[in-house]
Amino acid sequence: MEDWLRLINSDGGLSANDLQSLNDAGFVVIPNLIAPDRLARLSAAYDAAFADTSSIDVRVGKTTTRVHDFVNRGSEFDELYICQPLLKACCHTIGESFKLSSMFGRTLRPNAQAQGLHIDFKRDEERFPLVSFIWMVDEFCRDNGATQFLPGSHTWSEVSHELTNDQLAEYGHSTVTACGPAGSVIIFNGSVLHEHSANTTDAPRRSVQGAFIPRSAQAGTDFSTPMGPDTLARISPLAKYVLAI
Ligand SMILES: O=C(O)CCC(=O)C(=O)O
Repeated sequence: MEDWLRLINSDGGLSANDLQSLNDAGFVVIPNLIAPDRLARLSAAYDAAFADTSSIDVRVGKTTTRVHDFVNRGSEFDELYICQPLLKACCHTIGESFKLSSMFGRTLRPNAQAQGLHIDFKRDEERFPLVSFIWMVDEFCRDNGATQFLPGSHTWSEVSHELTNDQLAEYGHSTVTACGPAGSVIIFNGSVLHEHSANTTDAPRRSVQGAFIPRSAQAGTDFSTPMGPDTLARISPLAKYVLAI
């Protein structure tokens, strides 16, 4: 197991500046990691997963629609949870053996309001090192709901679970919007305050999201149970390590 960590750590994947941003701001955007032909296939597979209305794994929220278990939705998504920048960020931020906790498709619906700043922990949950990620299936820009962050908030000794706009103004903080072309990934610390902004366009904003946690922590999804035989047959030993199966 430690061999995987050594291997991941020995490869590049994130520059010193990227790692610094992850430390200081709590997030980093790595642009254009998915080549256009691969992105076209991924986009089609994403739409197919969302069109499958027989799925019991669809959750319709106030502003977004999620389809769970993207590890088992096709080979197009296999690379998303083992790409080197993401794994490097896990080594750096988690600093011990880690595993994927969840990976799902999430569409921000057209004309949806902003979400509200929050962290990726439940209100009374004890926090631990958590690396979240958002793959941009569409371009993320200011008017279609790009994710916003409150830089550095993961380092506050008292991190609020949520922060209202009034509190934001009162404390004199301002958010930074994480824009990027389709095929980019946002990697962030689960303790940094973030939200999706308002989607003021008539088009959905598609993404694949998930999180990595220490290997000893309770995963959102136990991948050994719902693992499809096709997935198991095609994924790499590295993927199996990351899924803890
Ligand atoms: O979809 C987004 O832009 C951010 C959503 C998110 O990270 C969350 O709800 O925790």
